[in-house]
Amino acid sequence: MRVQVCIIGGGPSGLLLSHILHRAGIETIVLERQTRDYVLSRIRAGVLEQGTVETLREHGLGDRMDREGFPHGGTYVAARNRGFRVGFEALTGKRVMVYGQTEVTSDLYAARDAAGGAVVHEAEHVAIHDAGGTPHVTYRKDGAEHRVDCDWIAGCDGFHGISRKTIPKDVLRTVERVYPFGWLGVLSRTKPADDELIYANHARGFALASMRNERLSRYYIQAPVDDPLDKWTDEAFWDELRRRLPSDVAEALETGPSIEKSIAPLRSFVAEPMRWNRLFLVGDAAHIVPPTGAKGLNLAVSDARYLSEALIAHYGGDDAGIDGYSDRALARVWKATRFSWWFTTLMHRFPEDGTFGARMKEAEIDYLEGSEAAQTVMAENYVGLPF
Ligand code: RFL
Ligand code: PHB
Repeated sequence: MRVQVCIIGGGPSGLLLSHILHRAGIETIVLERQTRDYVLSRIRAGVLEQGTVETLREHGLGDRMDREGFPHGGTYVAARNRGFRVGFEALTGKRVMVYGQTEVTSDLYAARDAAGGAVVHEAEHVAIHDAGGTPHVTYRKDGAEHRVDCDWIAGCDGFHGISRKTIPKDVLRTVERVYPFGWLGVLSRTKPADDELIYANHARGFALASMRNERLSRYYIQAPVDDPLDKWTDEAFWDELRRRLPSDVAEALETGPSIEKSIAPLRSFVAEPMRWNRLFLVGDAAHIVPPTGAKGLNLAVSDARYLSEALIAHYGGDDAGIDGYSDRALARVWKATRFSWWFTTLMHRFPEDGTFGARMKEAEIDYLEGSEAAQTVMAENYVGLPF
């Protein structure tokens, strides 16, 4: 078969790109390695920047989000057993939206289905050929070999995908930092700890109280990435979480059986450039941020937005967007990488911190509490920099 744009990966970036291009009359196919149920069962992001919310609305994807999502005008930051609020709305005029990545993905699948979009699941051995000349992609499905000829390939296949690895080593530059801990996450059918998120710095390690709705909570604690999951019984998790949250929050915490529990590593990673000939990298395929600050999904959306604009202009006869895609996307990526690194460093305990490092972080959080200028810097980044 032949399409204009072959999209590898059916996560949020691939589905959104396919959806926006389809609305502009550009033909795509999405090749996804997993089943749809598997993609929808991955519990990940929970916070959408205002620009992400607006992008979804602009493309007809906002109805359920606006009905079921929760706009938040601020967040709590806690340390040394007390917390304070950073009011995003008062400082920047913008809010964020609590609406899970699984819901965004589910809405995107519904939109692709309604439009008759081609999404192939369980596509195996996806391979990119001749990205510098006559691009095509091959894959196996149900034992048969398939070939897709295309003008462009969008690599939306996440950090472990094949797209980035197709770019020659002498072209691609990568920068990486692996953090010396992970996040142990728990989802539970319990009332959230507060109306807004709580990011807590504690001598025993970071904790985050988040949510999906009035009866669904999402919590994370900093933990060794190689801890066996069976060490973390529900009881052990709740005990540790309570120790790290301010005591008034901990005392009122509703606990219950976990319905999902996993440990994720934390890393910062950027690959440059995000275009090689007729191949583009989009979202996690090109960059990873640690989840403190909730930037990963939002960057996937901004990349998809930039690339869709570039491709729509290309088919209208203007190649400036195609040529500028990598620089434009990376300018935003680096700033979000910086913010995520800063917020991760401030809120977590590192093995090398020692007493001095710990006191510097507490002093910075104290300064954040008292300085509107410092809070404005944080708020401006948290709600998302402009496109
Ligand atoms: P995805 O979601 O990884 O999707 C890539 C898709 O490509 C498929 N794939 C392949 N398909 C075909 N052939 C191959 N060879 C393939 N290899 C892979 C995969 O099956 C998958 O379906 O990347 P995308 O679309 O770029 O989206 C990125 C986001 O998923 C990611 O940045 C966020 O989840 C990060 N993240 C958060 N981001 C936020 O903006 N806010 C948050 O609050 C937030 N919290 C989080 C997070 C990520 C977390 N983990 C576990 C990584 C919390 C956590 C715990
Ligand atoms: C989440 O709810 O999963 C979440 C919220 C905020 C973050 C990271 C994850 O910074």
